[in-house]
Amino acid sequence: MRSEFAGGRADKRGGHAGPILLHISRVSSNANSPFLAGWSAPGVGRSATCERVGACAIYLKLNEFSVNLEFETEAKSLAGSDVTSSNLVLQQARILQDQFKELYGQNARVYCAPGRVNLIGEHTDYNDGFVMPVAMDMYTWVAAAPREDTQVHVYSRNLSEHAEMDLRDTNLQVQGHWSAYVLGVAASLRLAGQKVCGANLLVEGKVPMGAGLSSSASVEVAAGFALLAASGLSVTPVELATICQRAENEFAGARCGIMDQMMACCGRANYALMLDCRSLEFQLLPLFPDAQFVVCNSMVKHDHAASGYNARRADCETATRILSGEIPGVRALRDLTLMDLERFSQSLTEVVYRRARHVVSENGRVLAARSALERGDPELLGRLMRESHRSLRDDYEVSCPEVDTLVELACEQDGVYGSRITGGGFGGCTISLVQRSQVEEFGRSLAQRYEQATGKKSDIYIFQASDGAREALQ
Ligand code: GAF
Repeated sequence: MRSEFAGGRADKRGGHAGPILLHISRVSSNANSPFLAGWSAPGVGRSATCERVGACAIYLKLNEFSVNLEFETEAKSLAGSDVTSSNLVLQQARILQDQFKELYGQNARVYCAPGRVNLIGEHTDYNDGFVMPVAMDMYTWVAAAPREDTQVHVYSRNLSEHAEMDLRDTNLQVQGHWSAYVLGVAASLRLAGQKVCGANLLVEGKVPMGAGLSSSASVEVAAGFALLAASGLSVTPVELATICQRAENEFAGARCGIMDQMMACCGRANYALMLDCRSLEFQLLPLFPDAQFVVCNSMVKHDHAASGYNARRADCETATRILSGEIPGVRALRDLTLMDLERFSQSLTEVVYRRARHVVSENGRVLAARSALERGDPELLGRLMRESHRSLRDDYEVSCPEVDTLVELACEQDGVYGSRITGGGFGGCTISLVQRSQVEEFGRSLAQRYEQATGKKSDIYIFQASDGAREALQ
């Protein structure tokens, strides 16, 4: 299934609730997180309520209204209504607009793109495989207005820093600098033949950085969307995703796959997206009515470029190169079965064999996970998630002791179907599938036990699946 940005507005009213954040031992700074509905109806009919729970936790609950029955179940379980979240949405966008005016003296339009959490299918995207992410209702915001010249100026609200480039510069050097995720996208748009013009940009990211929730892709996609719109241009979501991936590969220096950018462009509220990373075709899968995905941040920072991410990718390329010489028709690890791997295991080093085994087995798990969602079988998905974690820990070696602890503790809790590391790894977050009735107790108890075990405080995100990139104020 493909959709277009042009004419691709959401066809439902309402949308999704914001993340319910449980920050143990401190008050959430994200309580005012921005929330938007579909492209055509930002913020319609949702409401929020805040309540204190115990001595040290604060929850933000957002109600959901939708004409689609599937979503009503969620609305009931998240009921609460005293502050309209549409107000929060508009507030967030207007604040950025005001700040933009102060900074640049111009009126801006405001765009946003979500972070993502991957349910299953890790390190498969750059092997032409399958992934199953969900867009989270945490966003990067970009306010933008055109300039008369060929300059792109950007100010980061997170870092209080400015950066700029000239679009005629064919030798942009920004690797290692935060601006790579914005200016690199401008350069990548030009390389793709998009005649973007000069623009002023103001960026504010609300997706936690270095947590494996794809803050980079959300910046890239929001910036790409803003740059295109400021130039009166539009492309399909798949084109924008590809352009942003190229920016990350060539200008930021991280050899990421396509999953995160595709998710930031094509996410849909209340659905997971099963993506074939070879064809870039995707299927939307409804989430479980009685079970909820919960993200737990180990607070161990990861860094793709500095970590073993590129090294893992190189191992996969080695396996592909060797096995494509043995088995006709093999273009990527996606084309192999576990039996193929066994047969030619002697051609690979032990480490490269394990890397390939993770990728091949993980692809199988994503296909099985699709059936689990289609059949409404959380038990099966939970089992697959636990297997996925073991494979990422032992074969792919991208976990770390803190994340393993989070997964183990999660699996011991009542009402938990499964848990695994999510994202690029080397720290970051876990995702757990939990019975809806147990979610709050799960978050409270897991954070406490994790702190006892590691001395680290974990942030718990009880999020809603959101729509992809869009204009916030229309
Ligand atoms: C990171 C990358 F950016 C993705 O492309 C993907 O490879 C993921 O790690 C691992 O599944 O988020």
